[in-house]
Amino acid sequence: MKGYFLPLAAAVLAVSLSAPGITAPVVVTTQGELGDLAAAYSTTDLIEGMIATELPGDKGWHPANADPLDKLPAFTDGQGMRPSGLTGLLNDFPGAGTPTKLIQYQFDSPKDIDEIRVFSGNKNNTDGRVFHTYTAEFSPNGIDFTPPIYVQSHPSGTINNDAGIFNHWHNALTQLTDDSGKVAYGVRYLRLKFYSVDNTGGQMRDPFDGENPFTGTDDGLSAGFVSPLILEIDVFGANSVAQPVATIGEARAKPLGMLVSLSDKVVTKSATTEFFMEEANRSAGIRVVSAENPPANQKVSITGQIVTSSTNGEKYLEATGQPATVGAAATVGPLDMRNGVIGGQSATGSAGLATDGLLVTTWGKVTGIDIGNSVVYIDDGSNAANDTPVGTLGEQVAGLKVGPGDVFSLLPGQYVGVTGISRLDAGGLGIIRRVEPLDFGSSIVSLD
Ligand SMILES: [Ca+2]
Ligand SMILES: [Ca+2]
Ligand SMILES: [Ca+2]
Repeated sequence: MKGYFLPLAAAVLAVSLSAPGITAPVVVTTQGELGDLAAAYSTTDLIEGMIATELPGDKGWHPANADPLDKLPAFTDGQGMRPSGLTGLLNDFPGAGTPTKLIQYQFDSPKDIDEIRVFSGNKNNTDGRVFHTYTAEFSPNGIDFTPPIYVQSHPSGTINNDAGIFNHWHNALTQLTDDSGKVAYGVRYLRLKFYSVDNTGGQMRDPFDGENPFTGTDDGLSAGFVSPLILEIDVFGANSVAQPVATIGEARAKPLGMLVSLSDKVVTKSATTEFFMEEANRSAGIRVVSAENPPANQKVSITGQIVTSSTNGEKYLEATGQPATVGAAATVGPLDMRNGVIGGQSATGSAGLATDGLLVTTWGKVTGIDIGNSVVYIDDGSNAANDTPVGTLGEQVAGLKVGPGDVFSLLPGQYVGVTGISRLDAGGLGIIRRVEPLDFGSSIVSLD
C-alpha cells in the first residue's frame, strides 16, 4: 500500500436494516496491490463457475466492455483482471439511487453463507473504479428476501487518484461476514446489486443524492455515477443442516431462512398446500407451506425453513418437499381474544405478541359483508383497522376481517362468533389482521 493519506488497513462499514440483535454484519476492506489484499481469488467457492441471472433494472455493461468473458463469467472464473484490462467493468450513469448491475445466483439446495468477498480493481489507473458498493439479499424461495445488507468498500470522501498526493490503489477487497457466524441461512437465492462509486475525480461517494436509505446518513456528496470493475465474487458457506428447535415460538425468532425441525406440534387446520400447527400450550402457532396435508387434531413433526412473508408479514415454515411425520391424536382449544389484540405487533394498530398461526375465537357485531370475497367484518368495540372498502363492500366499515367463510346469510348488526386461524393480510394502511374460519361452512355462528 502506498499513498500520502493514511491507508485504511481495515475499513469497517456495513449497515443492515434487520432488527438489532438478529444480524450484525461486519465488513473488512483491504486495498493496494494484489499482494496487499487479505485474500486471493478463490476457485472453490460456492458460486465458482456459476453464471448469474441479470434481474429487471440491470443496466448492462460499460460500452468499452465488449468481451463476453469480461462480463458475467468474469465474476466467477476464479481469476482477476484479464488481458483486456476491462474485466467486470459495469455501466456508468445508472441514475442516483439506482443500482447498475443487478444479479442473482440460485442454489439447488439451501446454503448457510459464512462470507462474501468482492474484488474490484483497475489495472490501468488508480482511480475511483477501484472502489465498490453493493447490497446483498438472501432468500429461501426467491420471493421473501432478507433486508439488504449494504457494503461500501471505503468511507465516502476517500480519494484514489493517479495524482501524487492521493492513494494509489489498483485493487480493493471487501469481506462481508457476520459476528453471529453466518451472514445468511438457508439461502437458495442470492441477490447482489452493484452501484456506481465515483465522480471521475477518484472520490468514493455513495449512490444517493441526500440521505442514503441503507445507512440513514447523507454523505454530503452527490451520487456516484462512475462504476467499478468487479473482478471476482466469492461466496463461502455450506449446505444448511436442520437445527432441532423445541418450540414454535423459538422457531419464529430464528433468522429468515434457517432450517429448523419441530417435533410433536398439534395440527389445527390442514389444506392441500398448507397446514397450521400449534404448541399444545397455545403459546404460538405457525403456518406451514407443505403438500403433506397431515390431519387436524394429530401431532406432527416436520422440518422447514423459517420465513417472514414480504407480502403480509406472517411467519411461516417453508416445508415444501419435506416429509411430515404424523404422531398421536391431540387437540388444542381456541384462545379467546378480543378483536383488538388479534395480530399483535405484526398488525397495523395492534400490539403485543404476534398471534398469526394461532387458533382463536372472537366475537362482534357484523359491520359489513363483502359477498364477493366471502368475507365479513365484525366489531367488538376495538375498531380494528381493515381494508374496507373492498370487493363488493363499497363503504368503509369498522372491524376485524373474517373470512373466507359462509357469510351469505349474515345481516349487518347481527352478533356473531368465529373460531379460526389468526392471519395477516396486506391491505388498508399496511398489514391488517384477519381470522380465517376453521371450517368454511360452520365456523361463523350467530350469537343473537
Ligand atoms: Ca471464485
Ligand atoms: Ca450522496
Ligand atoms: Ca474473475
